[in-house]
Amino acid sequence: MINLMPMNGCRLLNQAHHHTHLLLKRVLTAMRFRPLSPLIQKRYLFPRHLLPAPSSLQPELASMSETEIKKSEITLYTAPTPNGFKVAAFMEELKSAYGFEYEVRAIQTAHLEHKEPWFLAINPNGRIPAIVDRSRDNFAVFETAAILLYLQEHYDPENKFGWDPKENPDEYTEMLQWIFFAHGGVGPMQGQLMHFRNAATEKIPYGIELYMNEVKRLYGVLDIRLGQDRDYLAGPGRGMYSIADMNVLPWFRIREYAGIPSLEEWPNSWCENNLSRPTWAIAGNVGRDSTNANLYRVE
Ligand SMILES: N[C@@H](CCC(=O)N[C@@H](CS)C(=O)NCC(=O)O)C(=O)O
Repeated sequence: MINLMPMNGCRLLNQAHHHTHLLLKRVLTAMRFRPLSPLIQKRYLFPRHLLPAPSSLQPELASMSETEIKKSEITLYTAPTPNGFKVAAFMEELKSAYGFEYEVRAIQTAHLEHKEPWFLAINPNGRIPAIVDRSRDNFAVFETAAILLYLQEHYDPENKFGWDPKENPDEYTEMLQWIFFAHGGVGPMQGQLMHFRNAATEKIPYGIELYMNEVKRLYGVLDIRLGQDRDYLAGPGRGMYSIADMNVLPWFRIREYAGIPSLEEWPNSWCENNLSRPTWAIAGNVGRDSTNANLYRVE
């Protein structure tokens, strides 16, 4: 059994099997390996009985051979969920625009893989998605909006999907504004709505109605912004397809799970036009494996 008290990620991994120790040390020294949060150290978030046996760290090590580390720039740790889709959709846009490459490590959320110590060292919040950029000293980023901004800053040299804060400060702020709006509003509210509709053991009409009304209100705010004069949320004129759109579109993509099959209340065709981009169909399959084959599948 691994003891989490009171250790940081490096010490924790030093207790893995001896023969994996040297490889681990090389990988982790190169990684920006931050100490686990005090809450995790105190095991409030990570009860001892959920800790994996040292041997379960080995599949991750096996997937990180030195050859792969040099070959691949970014690893996306993800699963087929709305937050996972949005990062994959942007990576696919970068791939078609610039030949950007990334590798995917599917996280088995059903087996709580995202709560294991090696993943918490990448994202202390224990949620997907997260990325590690090996070409930038193994810089790790979590929170989808932060990941989109990071990728746009470092991997979109021609600013095809966003704006430079120095060159176009107003467009940049506009983009941030719609990203924050969705990250703090549509995502969490629709997440709660789907939970109360589909997962809660007790059906609570008050909760369902509360979140349904709020999600519909937020969809309406986007529709006010788009009106009939815009195709995209940010940018001059009709706007430009940017990470502001990608940040919120996955929630529309899975709206049937939230009990909103039709968008006729919101007449702008922004949603259907942009979700028909081939990148969304590809993103919808990123991070799928046998444990989550049908999760949030949209035909
Ligand atoms: N604010 C976070 C939310 C991440 C999030 O909630 N991810 C979900 C999947 S969409 C997750 O990991 N759920 C598993 C869990 O909470 O245990 C972000 O934007 O990255």
